[in-house]
Amino acid sequence: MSTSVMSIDKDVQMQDISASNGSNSLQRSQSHEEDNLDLMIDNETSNSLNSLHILKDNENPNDASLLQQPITGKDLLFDHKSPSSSLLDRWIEKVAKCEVLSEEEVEKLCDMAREVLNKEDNVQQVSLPVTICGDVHGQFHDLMELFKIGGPCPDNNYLFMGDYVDRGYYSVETVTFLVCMKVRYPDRITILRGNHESRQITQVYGFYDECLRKYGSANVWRLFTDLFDSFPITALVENKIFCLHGGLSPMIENIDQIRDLNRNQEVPHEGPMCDLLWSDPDDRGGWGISPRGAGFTFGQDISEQFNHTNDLDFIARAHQLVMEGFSWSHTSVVTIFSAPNYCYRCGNMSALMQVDESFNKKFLQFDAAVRPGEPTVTRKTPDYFL
Ligand SMILES: [Mn+2]
Repeated sequence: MSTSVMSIDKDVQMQDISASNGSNSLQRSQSHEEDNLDLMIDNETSNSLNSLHILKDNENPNDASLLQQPITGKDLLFDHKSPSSSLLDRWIEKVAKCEVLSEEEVEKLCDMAREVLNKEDNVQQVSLPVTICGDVHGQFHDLMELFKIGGPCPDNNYLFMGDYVDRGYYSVETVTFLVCMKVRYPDRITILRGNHESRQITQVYGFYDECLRKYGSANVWRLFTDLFDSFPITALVENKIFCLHGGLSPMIENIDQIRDLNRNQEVPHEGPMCDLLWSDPDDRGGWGISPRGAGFTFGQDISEQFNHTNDLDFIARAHQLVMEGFSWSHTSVVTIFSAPNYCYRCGNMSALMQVDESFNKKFLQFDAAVRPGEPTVTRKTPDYFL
């Protein structure tokens, strides 16, 4: 499976080999199982059962009413009401049904979103509690499932670590929905930039073609890829959990150096901003050449030094397929991947990491949602049913 993914992509300069790297990660997490036992406390089967209960008890994931929460005291306290709220609510309701907005609506949405996102920092401060998510990759129905498993936004705070588009068939709906939510509930949802939120990568991996197919022109692709330049590149949860799409950079020793970067540009081919969106943790120590052709690999010595220098508990990142949906590497780097059955064929679980006010971590794992009109592919029965 990974070989076929690689062969599709091998002529691209900056290869996206998350699928093939994912199998490495799987081997890595297995071989390091003992080292990681302490950190795996939160990964109990009961979490999977919990998430399945939530799944059974709730309504249809496409039910827009789920996403339109009644106005509560909490809303009035934390969410700024604006004249555009009802417009956004209508858009959210529409997109939640997996329908696209018109080109004019997307243009207006992107203008509103740019205003919100440009106020955010390169290192966006996030408070607990928060639910941290990895790659979504255009798997819109799984994103709706994610909000059912993790609880609806804005009642729950979310932090997404990039890669909303490409690969899946619903990149337009996925990114439109998340951007609508960001504008509607700016303090409740954080959306970081992934390496796929880029003009160059989206022309190869599906988002550009999908926009052409759904809108008949590249205008919507241009609107969104321009907006991606405004997305924050990292987040810092309570000054203790450093979140980003890819990984560390040899040019960044402390987090303050990230604050000085000019992020408002296409993802560069090299340099610190590129590395933060492209790098991967590795078993080998030190810095290594990345097989992706962009970013670096970094060893446990590097992540431990970075966490020590910046007084961090751990790093949360996405970017690599991991079969259980999350995987610890080094002593304190966790990979979270939220696209179940990635590319509709990888057979992996998706995971979310909920962190409560006391820094307790809980991983919720879930399987792919059914896509209306698609044949259901039989999969091996997961162990927890036995
Ligand atoms: Mn990625």
